[in-house]
Amino acid sequence: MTSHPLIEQFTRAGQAQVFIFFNQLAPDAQRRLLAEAAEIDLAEVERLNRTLVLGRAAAGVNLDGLAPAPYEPLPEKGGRAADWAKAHATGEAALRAGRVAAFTVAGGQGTRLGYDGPKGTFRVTPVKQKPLFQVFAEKILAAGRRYGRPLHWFIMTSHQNHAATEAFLAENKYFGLDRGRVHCFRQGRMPAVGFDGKILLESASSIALSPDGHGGSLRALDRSGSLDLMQGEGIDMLSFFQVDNPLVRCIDAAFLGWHEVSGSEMTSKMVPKAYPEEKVGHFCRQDGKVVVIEYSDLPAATQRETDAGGHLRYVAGSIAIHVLDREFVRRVVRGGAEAALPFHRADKKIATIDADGNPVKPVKANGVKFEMFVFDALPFARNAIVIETARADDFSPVKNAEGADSPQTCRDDQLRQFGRWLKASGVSVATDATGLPAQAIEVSPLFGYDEDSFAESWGKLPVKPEVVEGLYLG
Ligand code: UD2
Repeated sequence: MTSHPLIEQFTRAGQAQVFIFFNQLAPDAQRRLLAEAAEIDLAEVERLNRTLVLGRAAAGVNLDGLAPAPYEPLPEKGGRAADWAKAHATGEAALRAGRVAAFTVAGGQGTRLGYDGPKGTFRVTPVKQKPLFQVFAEKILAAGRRYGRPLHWFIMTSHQNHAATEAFLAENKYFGLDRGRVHCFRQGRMPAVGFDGKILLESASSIALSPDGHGGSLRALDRSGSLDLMQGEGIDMLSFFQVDNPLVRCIDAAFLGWHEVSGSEMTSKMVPKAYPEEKVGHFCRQDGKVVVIEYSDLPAATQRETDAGGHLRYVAGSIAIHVLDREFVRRVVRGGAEAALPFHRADKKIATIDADGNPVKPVKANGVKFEMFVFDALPFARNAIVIETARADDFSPVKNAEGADSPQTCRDDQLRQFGRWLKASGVSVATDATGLPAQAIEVSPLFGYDEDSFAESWGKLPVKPEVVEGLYLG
């Protein structure tokens, strides 16, 4: 076989199969394969094989000493109104000082939705059919206008959707944002391995690589220079949210304020679970730290446990909305073993090739993918806190083509929100018992992105429109 330092390294690591077809490849294909191989940290793969793949018994999630995490309830749920007001004012001051940036993780594949394309380009709003990216862009634009400081927006993409994401944003002129403040960067990739720990090939000239999970966002923020850019701009807080949730308050002054007032390095929003086995992470406490335990790792009996009053004990569901300190991210990324995010194992069907180089489409899981989760940074954060949010104002993701968390449920939740805002401003809106308006209406985030900003814009309208089918307030 041709000699090359990388090939030698892979051979020494017991991964020579990656280059088994190397000599038969054209020079271009050889270069591509070497470039992919160079992305792989062999020591990391060796460690993951040892801990997660070959030593499977050691891979179970540690549930020792687990208790529900405390959280700051909303004022209407018993929280202290004065503390919420202080948090709100503190967050507004940070926004006016230009210390905040928005951050969307948009590297996922959208497989469950059955949509081919970057998920952020998926159209979700009830009247204008705006894509997810437009909804976020307009919310970020609106916040910048409100606080007199345009915000930077960081978007993490994957190798697969990076070019399409950038092209889409450019074609749409960044939906009104200053293009110099929109920063797309790619997340890292991890190789998939067989159950024997051998790195799998996708074809003779390419490795089976896949995104390293939303937890890879911390490394990617550093590697892409985003942390340095933030530092240069005087930004020290990142408002983190997922690309699939158009209801999210991308910029929420009270949330940012709680983070600041508590001296927290990572702050998270919770919603009370809709039902005991809802498929969200659970905020827990363990060894004095906040941790998130995925629903799949928490025994069903624990998920259903109730206290003396009959209330769910593990009630705090994680909806993947966080505030992260810039320097905390840097510490986690560069801090070495003590603060490194763990990888999780996912057994998957991985398209690969056989010993003769013929494609294999497996019918059952044939290997392992490795992913990091951003919430695993929580235990490393100083003073991590969890605050409550109203589901109806922050969370309605589009994940599945049908049923729960689908385009239909998300559209309905947007309609309910617009209906509530109109009603709060004294407009009569016909709704069903769930608050779902009978007519399609839509409010642009530039008109109102919460009840207060909506009421302000509504109050200023010289002529109030009749609420009719297709009303669009832009
Ligand atoms: C996630 C959480 C779950 C709950 C739920 C709320 C995990 C493991 N679970 O579930 O607890 O909070 O969200 O909606 O996180 N992404 C990337 N790169 C990747 C993988 C994902 O950018 O390599 C993004 C993806 O584009 C999406 C988000 O992360 O915006 C969530 O990914 P998911 O749909 O796989 O997470 P899900 O629904 O299993």
